[in-house]
Amino acid sequence: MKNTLAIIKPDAMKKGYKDDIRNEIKKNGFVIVEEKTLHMTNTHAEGFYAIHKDKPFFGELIEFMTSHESHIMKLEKENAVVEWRNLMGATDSKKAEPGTIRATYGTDISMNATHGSDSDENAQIEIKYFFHD
Ligand code: 3AN
Repeated sequence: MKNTLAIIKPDAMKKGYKDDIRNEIKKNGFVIVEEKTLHMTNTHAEGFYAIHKDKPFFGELIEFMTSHESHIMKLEKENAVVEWRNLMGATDSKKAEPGTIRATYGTDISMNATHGSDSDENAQIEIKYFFHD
């Protein structure tokens, strides 16, 4: 499986890290097949994170994801899902390995700079969600 969905989240966009993160992605051998900058509405964010709707942090997550623009990318590389998650590092930026994108550009578990699909199945769903044409 060669594709995954990556998002540069509002915290990183606000801080001007979009180009730095895109460059790291390309330097690490991914091709950015499709991309767009989007200010998510509540409907976008709630649909995208529907799996987390019963979690205590859901409200905070939606508020954060709709607070500013995000940059959405369809990435291509052999073993893309795993490779992109490895490059991002752990969900909590405070625990992410030094040198990973979340460690470098993120702040904590909520403002963690980027998103990546967690399985091939979810990658297909998430890519369709944002690039349905
Ligand atoms: P990942 O994005 O690494 O797959 P998930 O799927 O567990 O992580 O969580 C989705 C998003 O929800 C995370 N990227 C993070 O922004 C947010 N999140 C996860 N856990 C928490 C938490 N305990 N408090 C606040 N936000 C959280």
